Amino acid sequence: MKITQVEAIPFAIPYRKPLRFASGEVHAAEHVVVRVRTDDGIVGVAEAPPRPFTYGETQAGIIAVIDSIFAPQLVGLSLLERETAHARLARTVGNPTAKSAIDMAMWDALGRSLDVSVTELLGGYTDRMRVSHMLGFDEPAAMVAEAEKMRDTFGITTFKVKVGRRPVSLDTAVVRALREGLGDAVELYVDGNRGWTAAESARAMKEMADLDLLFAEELCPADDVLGRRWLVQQLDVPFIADESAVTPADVTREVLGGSATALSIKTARTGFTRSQRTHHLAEGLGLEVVMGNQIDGQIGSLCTVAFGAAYSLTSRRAGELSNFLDMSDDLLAEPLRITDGELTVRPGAGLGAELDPDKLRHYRQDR
Ligand code: MUC
Ligand code: MG
Repeated sequence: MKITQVEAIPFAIPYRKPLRFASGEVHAAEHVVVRVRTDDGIVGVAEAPPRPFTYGETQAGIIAVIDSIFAPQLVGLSLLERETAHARLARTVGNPTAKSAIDMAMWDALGRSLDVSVTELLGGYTDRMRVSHMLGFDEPAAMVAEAEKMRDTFGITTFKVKVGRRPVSLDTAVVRALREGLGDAVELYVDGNRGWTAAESARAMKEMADLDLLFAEELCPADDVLGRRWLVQQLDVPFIADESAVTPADVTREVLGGSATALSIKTARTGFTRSQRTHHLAEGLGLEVVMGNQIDGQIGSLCTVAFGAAYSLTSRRAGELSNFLDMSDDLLAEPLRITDGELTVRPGAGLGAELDPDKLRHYRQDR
């Protein structure tokens, strides 16, 4: 079970339709496949999605930090020395998706070595999650049409609506159109990616008070400490910390400071090891949890469902597992399928993410 190699392979797959939100937009999945190889011939795999507008990482930076710092720190360690691996990676500041992809590829390799699925290794609570679909900025009619298509084609009935534009009525009109178009049977929540001020957020939430929202996420910056606390105290729905609460210490600070009352866990930025820590913390603090999406491809979505299905708290709410549907292609030999509004974990060892060698050859950018 000794690690012999950590590979970082850049690839690019265009989106059929770009995803737009308050902090940026994504036109292509320019991600990094991370593979961890062991001395007994096991290969674990995961994917790192660079999100410069959220964490400052780039595709080239992820490859550089893995090749020059992380790989040499890990080669020679056993897959079972996860805390040692974690401590070595933690010596380097930042780089959350690079660290997370390595961590998840190690868990995948461990599952394959033991012939156990990652979900079972982590907690084994269930084998599936309900799916929430994220709707990026567009005209109200187009966003309603996309939600209807997701409901009718995949059975999805939970939608996260991107907000944070100015004037706020641009977004409140969309949420109203969705509620009117889709009726009371669907769950709706909003994510501002820090686009509004606290006062704009409060106004928008008042305007949407009759729309039965499930949550509000990261409507204004956590750095506006007093404004955000003022906002969160007046809301009657849980306020999700997403990009403001990556580490367990961030979660503690945001929640005890009164600036968040729920948590988005994204395996793309906390892997499985750190996601376990934030999950346990959320359980102890009594927080609602949503499994979030870092605009992941199919490998990343498989990681999210593998973790989310492992625990009661993370599988209670619909998880954001459908962004890969907007990609023009992907790398898995057997594509993920959402049916009846649910995504299941792959049975068998590890994550069950077998890559299609022809597709990897076609989309990789390093040869
Ligand atoms: C989300 O939940 O915010 C958009 C930006 C980002 O960092 O993640 C996505 C989705
Ligand atoms: Mg978010």
